[in-house]
Amino acid sequence: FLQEPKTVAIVGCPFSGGQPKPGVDHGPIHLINAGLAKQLEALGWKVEFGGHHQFEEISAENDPAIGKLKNPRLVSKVSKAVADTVGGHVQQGTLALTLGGDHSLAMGTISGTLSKYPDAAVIWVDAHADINTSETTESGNIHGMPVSFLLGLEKQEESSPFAWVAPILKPNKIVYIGLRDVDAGEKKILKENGIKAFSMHEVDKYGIGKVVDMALDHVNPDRDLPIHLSFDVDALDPSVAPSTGTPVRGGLTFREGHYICEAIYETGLLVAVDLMEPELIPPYSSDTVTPVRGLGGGSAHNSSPRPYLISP
Ligand code: 5AB
Ligand code: MN
Ligand code: MN
Ligand code: MN
Repeated sequence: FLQEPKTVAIVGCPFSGGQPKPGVDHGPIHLINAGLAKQLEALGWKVEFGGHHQFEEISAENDPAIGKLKNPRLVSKVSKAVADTVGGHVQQGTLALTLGGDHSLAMGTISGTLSKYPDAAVIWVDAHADINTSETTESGNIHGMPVSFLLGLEKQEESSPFAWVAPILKPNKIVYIGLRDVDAGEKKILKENGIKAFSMHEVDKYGIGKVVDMALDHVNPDRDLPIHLSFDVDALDPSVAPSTGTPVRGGLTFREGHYICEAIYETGLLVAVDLMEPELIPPYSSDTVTPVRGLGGGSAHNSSPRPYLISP
């Protein structure tokens, strides 16, 4: 599904409106400053990156909660803009790599992918299921809800800011890997909709190789559908990825996280990737950690990217 020469478009989304903590809105900036674009070039990719998106501000006073949903207008506007951007890249046969930002953005990224490929398979790697509805959510944070919007689990009134989200993701076209912190209401939704999930329990039981094969067999049995990978860094164990807003013990190892990405890329079907919810890299002094080759420090690349506007 990707055009030659293989090209990746980085969609930097320093956005945190889907949850209350500051930090994730710096994730993409840190990743770029750590040399991500150069590393992708070193892997043989042509890289398109014109700067991080700057999103229209909607002040809190102008965005009161709707029911339990916090910052609904802001989150909606931002994810709509991201949907258009990602959709454009996927349309062109360019791998869309979205750097979050909080996971509410996936409402946009996946809508973008589905606008070109309505039957795309979604692989959601996360400690959390992010499938709360406005009824089941306890936090009101929309980063815990994007999957329910994409599935259309709730009818959106015409007046809802989320009326633009086409509810076209089918429950058998999404699969989870890494779950270990799922709310009671979410468990019920997963069960009622027959949604497949490989929790950390299954990763322990079968090993990551088998889990990825089984996940692909479920959403993409003939290995012929495009794949959207939505990777929340909190799927990784906090010893690997401590700097994220909602860390949960008992997560994926460094290798398991990498293996998932490698194995999915090897299918040749990948069209879009989200890398969501990273904050600082890493929060401890860099000389206490052995850097992976190519990671970190001293990159000359684009230290002050010029922001540009995407106007919704
Ligand atoms: B993340 C929780 N289920 O709804 C909620 O980090 C956590 O994008 C959501 O996976 C975590 O607030 C959302 C308790
Ligand atoms: Mn998430
Ligand atoms: Mn998560
Ligand atoms: Mn999180």
